[in-house]
Amino acid sequence: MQCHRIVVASLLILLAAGAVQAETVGFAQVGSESDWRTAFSANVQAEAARRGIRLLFANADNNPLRQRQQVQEFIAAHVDAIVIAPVVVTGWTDTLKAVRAAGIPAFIADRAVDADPGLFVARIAADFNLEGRLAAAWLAQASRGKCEIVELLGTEGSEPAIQRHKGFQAVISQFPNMRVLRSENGNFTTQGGAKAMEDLIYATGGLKGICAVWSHNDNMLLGAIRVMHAAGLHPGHDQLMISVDGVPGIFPALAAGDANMSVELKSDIGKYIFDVVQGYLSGRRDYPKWVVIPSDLHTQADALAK
Ligand code: GYE
Repeated sequence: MQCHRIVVASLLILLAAGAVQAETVGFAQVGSESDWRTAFSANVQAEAARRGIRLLFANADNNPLRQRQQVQEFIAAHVDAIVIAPVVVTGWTDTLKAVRAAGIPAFIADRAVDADPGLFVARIAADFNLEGRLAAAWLAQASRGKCEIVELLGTEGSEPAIQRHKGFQAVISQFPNMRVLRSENGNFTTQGGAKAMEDLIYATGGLKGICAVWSHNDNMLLGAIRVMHAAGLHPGHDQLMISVDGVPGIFPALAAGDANMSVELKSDIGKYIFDVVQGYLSGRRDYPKWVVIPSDLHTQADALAK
């Protein structure tokens, strides 16, 4: 009996000590719209577990209002830090002010906000504008600067859709014979990409004269490829098919010649994010406002080598 009590008491002490040490972090995730996103979510959860972080994970299902409510719930739960991967850039000022008023540090991951940068510690993310420019530079070379393009847009008002579009335009505007003829929103989903491609095929009489399909992510491109095959078109041959993410599902398409190039966006970025969060919680203050995560580029050549 005595021994039992001692065991229980020491367990309680251990638990209490653990509870004091372990940080509780609230993570407000966009949703599950793409393979990249689900890989990123899995990585965040695994990385938190590896570091002994207590993670409260909320999935907003691409709903900006729900996401702001989830952040309010993190405030009510008195978490030690809040990480927001925002669905859209707008609408964050009041929520971030509430986080600050509660004395909780806020971090932005992946997508950006247009609120005052003084309201958060740092944003940890890749350069989406560069991804757009890399895609356009590849296409300028592959088409020798002469190309009519259709574009599959990511979620309206989201940072990657805004910046990939801008970066791409910045490069093709240097080439008088390159232009985006039409853009359709595919919301970063496979289904959305398929639907957008159906509309584009209809609007262009079967992609007549179109030399490339530029998609803001791989899932939309994969949806578009499926629809193009069903319509008897030859993606990857009659149209150059280019996108961003480098998810596992794009490599078979690259190897088969249905897709031509994908700019990789790393999904295992939990380590970059929690390095900053834990560093800040243990007193480090010298973080730049933007901690940049590098990107790579994948073509058919390295898909075949895989
Ligand atoms: O490219 C896309 C996802 O926010 C950069 O969101 C991210 C994008 C990613 O749905 O697949």
